[in-house]
Amino acid sequence: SKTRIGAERLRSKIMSAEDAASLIKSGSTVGMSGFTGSGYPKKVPMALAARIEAEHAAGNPFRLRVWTGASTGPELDGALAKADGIEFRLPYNSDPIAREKINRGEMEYFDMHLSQVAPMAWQGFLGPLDTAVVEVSGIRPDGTLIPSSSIGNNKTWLDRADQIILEVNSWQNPALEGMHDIYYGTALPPHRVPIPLVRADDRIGDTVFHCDIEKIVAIVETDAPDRNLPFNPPDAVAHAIAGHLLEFFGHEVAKGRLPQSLLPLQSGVGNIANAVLTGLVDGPFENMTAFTEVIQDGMLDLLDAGKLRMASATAFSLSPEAAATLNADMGRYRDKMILRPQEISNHPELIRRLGCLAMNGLIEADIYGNVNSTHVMGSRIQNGIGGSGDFARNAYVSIFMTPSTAKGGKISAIVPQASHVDHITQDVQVLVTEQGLADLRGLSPKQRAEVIIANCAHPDYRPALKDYYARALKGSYGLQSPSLLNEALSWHQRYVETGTMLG
Ligand code: 0RQ
Repeated sequence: SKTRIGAERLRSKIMSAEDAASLIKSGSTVGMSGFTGSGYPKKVPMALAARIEAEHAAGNPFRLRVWTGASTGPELDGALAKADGIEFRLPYNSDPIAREKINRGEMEYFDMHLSQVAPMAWQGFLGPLDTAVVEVSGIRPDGTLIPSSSIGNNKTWLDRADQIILEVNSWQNPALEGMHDIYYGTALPPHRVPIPLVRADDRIGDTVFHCDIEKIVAIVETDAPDRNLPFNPPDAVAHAIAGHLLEFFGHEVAKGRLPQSLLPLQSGVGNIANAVLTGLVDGPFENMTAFTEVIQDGMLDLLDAGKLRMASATAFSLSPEAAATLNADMGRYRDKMILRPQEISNHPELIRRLGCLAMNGLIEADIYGNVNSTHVMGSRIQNGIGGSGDFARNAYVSIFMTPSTAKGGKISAIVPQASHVDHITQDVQVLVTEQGLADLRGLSPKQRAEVIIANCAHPDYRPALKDYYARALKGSYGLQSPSLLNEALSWHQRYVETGTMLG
């Protein structure tokens, strides 16, 4: 509806998604909004995909370089990948069609730390940005932009792009206005200064985006919903992992190493992360805060229960039911939530200062505590490192959690050597599976191996890990991190050849 476009002089830019898409050239770089399933443009990418398919059918090459905040939705990554329209993608993807293209070698993918995207764009390391396509929930009479349900890299795309296409989405709740905190104080070295945020609920910026309205070439109106995915109810494995973790937090409070309100929580996405948050609803910790990347269902439950005082993130990542609850009652939640640019939500300086408790998922960990978050069998990308590295390196306690097996028990999540490493052992302080928790703080590699095998490995794989480790202690070239080089990745090779790691 036109009421979302308060700036009279911009109304002449309203056009169809097809006309807007025609302003984007083949070979150009497009910076899109979107972070998990929220706040991504829905109409222009679909129109662009249709145009690309038509060009390809006519024998004309047409591919783009696509930058976003993180993952998006099927109308963006899915549609563009299906049309074979993406030549290069950064910084995160979880779309199954795009994943398949990447793993077939048909799309280049630069999987990067989410906090580094905006700074690297400013530093000129990523090349020029031709077009920004950004969803907003409104345009104010003064031409400033009311952000949508995610912030991601939108500030940077609006500042850096040569031309701007806006999608004004009237599906987004008008009460979002005022919830955002857009920090404009970043600068390049040698002019960079400390970021003045010392508590998770500090507000340090503006509630709106500023942009040069001369650069706005198109405005497309939509009322399409965000992609909200259902959560599976936590299963026994997720409950067991959550139980071990809550016990650990209780122990740390009893030892005086954590306050009763804990420290700002960071929680990854997925069912296990959500089960941990749900577990905290019934736990003894009060007055908690979250300084994290995404606000998922469990965070709303914690807010409802009065256990969580506030949550700071860059995006919503909710189930359809939770999104409906939030939308119906935005006024009540609004003051307890802050959405920030991902450069700020994931900033190493802030994570270190606040002392976040980082909780992330993994694909596999090795007996020394190196973690692979991204590559199956060392070569197939699953999603990407996302924000896990930003938080793991700088957290007060860096926790990784996973079921002890994958693919119905055919894969052990604890292996002799990780087939790819995203988080080095120094960035992994606690490892949790349904089997138990390994507290690795202050332990040497050999001490880590003992506790990881004993506490985290699945009983089906524990004897083989013990056997490998015992032989490595005898046959290794050095004994700091004992290893049998010709055997360390043999479990993966066996899986590739036979479909199971079990010998
Ligand atoms: O694949 O669905 O095809 O069966 O990986 O695994 O067990 O459902 O767990 O949803 O928590 O994802 C690490 C991928 C875990 C995620 C990862 C397969 C498994 C399944 C998903 P299928 P689960 P989760 C901030 C933090 C990096 C980004 C990050 C992730 C699929 O947590 O992407 O941390 N993390 N961001 O079968 C083969 C193994 C496997 C395996 C799991 N060892 N071998 N396949 N899978 N382990 C949030 C953001 O950045 C937005």
